[in-house]
Amino acid sequence: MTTSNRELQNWVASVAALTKPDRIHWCDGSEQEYQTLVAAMVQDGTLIKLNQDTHPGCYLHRSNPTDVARVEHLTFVCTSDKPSAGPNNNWMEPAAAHAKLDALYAGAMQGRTMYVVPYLMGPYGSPYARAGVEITDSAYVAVSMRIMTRMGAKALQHIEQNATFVKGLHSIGDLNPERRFIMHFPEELTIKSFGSGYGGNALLGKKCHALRIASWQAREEGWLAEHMLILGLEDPHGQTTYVAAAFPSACGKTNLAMLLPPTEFAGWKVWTVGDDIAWLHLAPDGRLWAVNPEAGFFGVAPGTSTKTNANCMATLGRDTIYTNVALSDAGEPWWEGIDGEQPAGLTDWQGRPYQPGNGAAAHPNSRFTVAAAQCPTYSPHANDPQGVPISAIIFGGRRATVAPLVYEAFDWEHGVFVGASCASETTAAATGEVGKVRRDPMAMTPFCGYNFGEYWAHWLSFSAKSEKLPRIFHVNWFRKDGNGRFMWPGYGDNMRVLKWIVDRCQGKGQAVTAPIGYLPAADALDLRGLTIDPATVRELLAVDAKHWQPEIEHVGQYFDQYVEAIPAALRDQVQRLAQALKS
Ligand code: OXD
Ligand code: MN
Repeated sequence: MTTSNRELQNWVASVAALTKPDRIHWCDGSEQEYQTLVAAMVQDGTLIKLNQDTHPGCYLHRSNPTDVARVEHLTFVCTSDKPSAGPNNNWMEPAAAHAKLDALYAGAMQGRTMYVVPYLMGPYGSPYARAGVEITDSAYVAVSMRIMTRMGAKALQHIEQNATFVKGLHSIGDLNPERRFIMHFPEELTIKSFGSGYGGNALLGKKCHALRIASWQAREEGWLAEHMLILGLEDPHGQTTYVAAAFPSACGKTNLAMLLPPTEFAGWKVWTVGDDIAWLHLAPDGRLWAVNPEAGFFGVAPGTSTKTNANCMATLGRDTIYTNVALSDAGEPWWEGIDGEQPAGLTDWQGRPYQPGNGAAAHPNSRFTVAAAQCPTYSPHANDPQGVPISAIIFGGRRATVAPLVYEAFDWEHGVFVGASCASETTAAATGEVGKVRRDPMAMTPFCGYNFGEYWAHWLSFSAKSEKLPRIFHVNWFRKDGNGRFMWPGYGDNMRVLKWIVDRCQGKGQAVTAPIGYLPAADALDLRGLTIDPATVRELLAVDAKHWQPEIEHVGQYFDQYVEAIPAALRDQVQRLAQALKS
């Protein structure tokens, strides 16, 4: 395979001249190609074949133990001027960044195959779909891109018809963390990634293209690229309300996207459109419509079970690539929180006989990579070229205190403030301390490809363009009591909160007004069948000025670092809330 697109041809030739691979393989995305690459990886030990009777088409990959998560401190946005990247990004001057990376790429693919991977983000035939080409020396990346994107000959055809594409160059190098960089050049629609084989650093269609580069393009073109799941909630009358929800990594987006309603919600159905990324466009009808640019799930395994996410477990029954989970002696994948007892004779994620003294058997950020089409609740509208109309946007985080179970913003401007003032406890999805509260506006701290101040201004600009924008909500499933126990059951029971959100979107759903927004009125949450102490519910919905005053002070200080980029409307919101909390 080759291409009639001269720019692509020249780029591939120049990369080959720099990296000096032994072979060049253009990926066509066929089943046969996938099976050939998988067989070769089984042969060389990159993949371990799992029990094919119980897990047909499933494999385990063990990554280098120093390469198990995103590396935010090594991720850069290289714009021609530093303020464009903003205080929310590491910045390097583009020429210096290219020189640094090109020195690392020189000869890096000697003895290896260079895979040219054309891919499309977004449904075929969608006006919102965008193309990219990833050049990589990792067969694991090539096969994962086939699961996560629309990859191969059809994507190449799209590039040949539409000309533009994002250029992503990836080499695993020698996996030395000292020589690891994930660089973005939004003005050049280019990504350069070196020294990591981990999904978020190496599958360039996902975080690098569909969030960092796309958020930049979205600002220029008037749309939004967001770290959001998309789900449809179909009521017993057959009416479906679509919501998009932003939560930081490893805070339950995949579980919420595949939620199984409690038995009391007979007749309700949940439809999964996406679990990680949403591209939102204002349509001529004035509503925001969302497409999921991805075609697969790259989800966190630990904690996933038939109790927490039965739809996900059903999705994972076949044709799944697991990374860094543990292995039972029956050749089955295993992780902390999966159904059943821990089997004897377990091999941990590093390939050692499991010993509790070595930590968890599965890495806390171990993952599955699987086609979205395998999900039993995958929406029949997930591939609609126009996407699905969004009625509610939900922001959230992992907060043991402060944030109530749910509240609704007063209006769009206030909702943008709610999103911009989000915070969450850090998780194992990124290298660094776990459990530390950090501000994570719109769950985009690691993913916004430009200055957050300008990003919020872009969000605010939508209110002048439409009166039919979604309502905005904030949720927190993670409140803890004085003994450190979760106060809300979460998982399927989150349907109770989603139902109130749907009610609000339909002009129903009783609310009371608090300084931070509208909260469910007493009895407005449908808690039928749930054993929960009414005092706990009251506490979950309480707004305690004692907690909120320091919170809002912290938000104000956080905004200060954006200096003149911070929109005045957000500063006004800080003032208003501080004042309201005093009275
Ligand atoms: C992810 C992440 O992999 O957010 O989706 O880290
Ligand atoms: Mn994510």
